Amino acid sequence: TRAETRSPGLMFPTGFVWGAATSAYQIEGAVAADGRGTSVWDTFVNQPGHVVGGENADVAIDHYNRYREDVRLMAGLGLTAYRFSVSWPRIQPDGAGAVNAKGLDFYKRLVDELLAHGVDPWLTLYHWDLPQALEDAGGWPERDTASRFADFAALVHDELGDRVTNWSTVNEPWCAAFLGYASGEHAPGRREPAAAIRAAHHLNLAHGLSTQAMRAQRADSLIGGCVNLYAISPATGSEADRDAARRIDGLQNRFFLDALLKGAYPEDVLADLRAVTDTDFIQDGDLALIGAPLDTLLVNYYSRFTVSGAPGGARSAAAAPTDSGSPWVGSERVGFVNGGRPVTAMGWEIDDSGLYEILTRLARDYPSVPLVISENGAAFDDELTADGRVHDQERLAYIDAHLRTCHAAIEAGVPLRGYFAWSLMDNFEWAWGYGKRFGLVYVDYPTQRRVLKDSALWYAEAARHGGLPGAAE
Ligand code: PNW
Repeated sequence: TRAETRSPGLMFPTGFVWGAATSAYQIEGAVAADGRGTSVWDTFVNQPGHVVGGENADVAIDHYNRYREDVRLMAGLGLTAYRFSVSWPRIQPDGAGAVNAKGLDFYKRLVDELLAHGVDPWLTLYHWDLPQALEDAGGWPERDTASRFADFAALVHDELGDRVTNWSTVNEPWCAAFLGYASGEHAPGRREPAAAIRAAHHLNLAHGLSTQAMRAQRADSLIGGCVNLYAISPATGSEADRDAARRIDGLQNRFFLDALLKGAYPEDVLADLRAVTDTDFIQDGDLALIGAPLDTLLVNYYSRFTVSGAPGGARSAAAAPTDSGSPWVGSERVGFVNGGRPVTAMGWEIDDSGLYEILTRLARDYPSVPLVISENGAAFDDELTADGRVHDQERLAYIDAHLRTCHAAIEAGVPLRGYFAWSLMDNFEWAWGYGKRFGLVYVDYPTQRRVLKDSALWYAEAARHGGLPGAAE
């Protein structure tokens, strides 16, 4: 494995984005600082039974106070971009009306610090921390929430549009709708399948309305939507299993992709959903707005689901840690089976071929939009060893394999512009708390000390060279 015995390596196109991602609630802490309001996640984590070990994110990894150190760390790793989200209740404590200047100011300082270090800020407007006041008014099942979001987006874009070019609207609307309002494993923890469908549409509408508002403000911003996609396989070739695959692919992938990129909901998915509720809340003109052209599609990819028409089996690729319902509204009887692949600490099967499938499918079925991988990564049981290092060989191998797949997809003609590892640092993994570590950087929670894992050192090398080392001969 000496350098000179390696083949020349796998070079990515010039300008390829080498990034890492986080989200506000998972890293910031400082939940009571500088006039921040309450989000649904603050409420949710402080009710029993919602988070493993009763953990909360009041302190998280204290990024609100340590952002300068964290930006230095990104620059040291040679990242060309950093994807983060802004906390709505920090900026608009009640989700509407007056701005909390101190909250907004934090993001101005963060963005200025990133720019000063040559790291391009990629700003996500919504990563699940809905102001509690808006949930009290009904939350995402209410159409008005989408309008409140568009106002919020316009406000942030007006203030930061001069220094942030890359914007994305809603992170993973599937999770926000179906984990938040159907299975209840995410905030606000409701188990109301019909309301979850309304939430999904209103999250899409929020994307459309906010995109329209931001486009009217300035023409030079690059605006994207963000979806979490899974490769889906039927367990067998039986008709029942193939129908199960159609249903899960429909609700997880096509419902959002077709809306954002074709301005239409897939008919078969609407038919599945109409078994649960009528869809009168989808108004004329909504889909034209939702399907307005995008500059980038942000794709989060983690795993593959293997599904069967026979009910049963854990939701293996994303089993909930707490007592919850099914997020598969209208298709609750689909079974999730073990595909026989190695798994991460989340129990998620590792399958980079699924990423290839997704990327080539996007390029084929939705050819007009450039792509970035906005999240990809894995939790493993990391250990800080006596040498002061974290030898996370499995994570390194996971990211290496998925990046090689990205390279192959680019070679096959897929317009893939960048890659963001999830996550830059270990952080609050939602209902799983701090037990699941996704970071390239290890966080020693008692001291908040940041330690570069082996995967971070390796990723820095890749970012620096703009490519991956060749396989050892
Ligand atoms: C994504 N599922 O969440 C999020 O965007 C991140 O905030 C999160 O930390 C990361 O992936 C790792 O979990 C997901 O159950 C959470 O299918 C749950 C699911 C998918 C994505």
